[in-house]
Amino acid sequence: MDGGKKFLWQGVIRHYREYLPIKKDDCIVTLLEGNTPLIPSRRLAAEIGKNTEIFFKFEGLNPTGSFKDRGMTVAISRAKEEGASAVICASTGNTSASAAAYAARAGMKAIVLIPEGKIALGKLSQAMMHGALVVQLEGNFDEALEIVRALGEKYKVEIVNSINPYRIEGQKTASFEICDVLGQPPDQHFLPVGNAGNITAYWKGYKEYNAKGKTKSLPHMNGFQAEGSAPIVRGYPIKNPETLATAIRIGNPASWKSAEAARDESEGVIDMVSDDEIVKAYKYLGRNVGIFCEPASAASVAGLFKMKEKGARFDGQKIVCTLTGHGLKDPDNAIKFSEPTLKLPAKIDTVVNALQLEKR
Ligand code: AN7
Repeated sequence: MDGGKKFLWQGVIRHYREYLPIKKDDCIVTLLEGNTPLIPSRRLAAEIGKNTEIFFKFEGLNPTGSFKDRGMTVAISRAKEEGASAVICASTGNTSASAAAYAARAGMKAIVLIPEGKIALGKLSQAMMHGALVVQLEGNFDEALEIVRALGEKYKVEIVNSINPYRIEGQKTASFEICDVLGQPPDQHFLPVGNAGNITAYWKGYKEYNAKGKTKSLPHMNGFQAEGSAPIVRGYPIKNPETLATAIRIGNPASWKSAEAARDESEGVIDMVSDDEIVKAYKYLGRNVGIFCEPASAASVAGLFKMKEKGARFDGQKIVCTLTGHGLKDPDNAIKFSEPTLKLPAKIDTVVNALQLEKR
């Protein structure tokens, strides 16, 4: 790259310090998150338009396997500056995994409230492995967040959900990275929407770079909710949200208003995709692109397919789709939606027969 010169990535706070509210260097809690790859796909680009370019911002390659680490490093570092000893969050899984890891790193206690039976196995194992106090709540994410808000007000525990503004500050660094790599923002940005913190953060990041004069344009922000959990699209909170993409099984997003602002200011859309459309995109990414993301992440690509089918034209445009979490988070869905494996006796003839390979 630069003549063998060492390039040491030091995490999003140190890399984007002038844009972030962390003052004390010795309070930075980092697992060197960020600097995730922007992976091109010519194959998908050819399906979407003429001279279209498509890139996946693969956030599954963060330390705990999702984009949440970008916001968590800032929220936990800030909590450390303020002398906190415990943090709390409600989560559909990824926030709890990230909070647990960064709290462990900081020597803090983490308390996580998750909807019982509705989080992917990998995420549950992470929160447990990092030593968080895991509460499986008999309720959904929205109910868990309400309880967390009340506890944070009355007790000595820092909330690290995205209602904590430092989470949004950290997450906006994904936009910076995209602009730094592409030179300019893309024309279109696609991402899944759950609690709506990420679309808020991306838009903030794009606008800040623009205001600083680092970029000259702004992308259209296109967010996608799951059909059974689509309060912003429908215009009212969903009491019993459902979707197999449990990460975005959220009926009353905390950043509802700012997501609408991102949509309107950027002249983008917030729409919904069905579970079938999500699964189709999830499998497409695994089989045709070589990226294993979790189902919720595939909502971004499902949304792109949907817009294309409805007649949108993307010829000559640059498109970025954020893939928010790694596929290994949710092994149950991966296995459920794949071809069954072959089971064979350990006999060469049987294996040869079953595989039907061509002779050399
Ligand atoms: C993989 O972990 O809300 O719209 O509690 O895990 O910013 O909420 C996760 C959300 C998309 C939606 N993709 O982002 C949580 C949680 C993945 C996610 C979203 C989530 P937001």
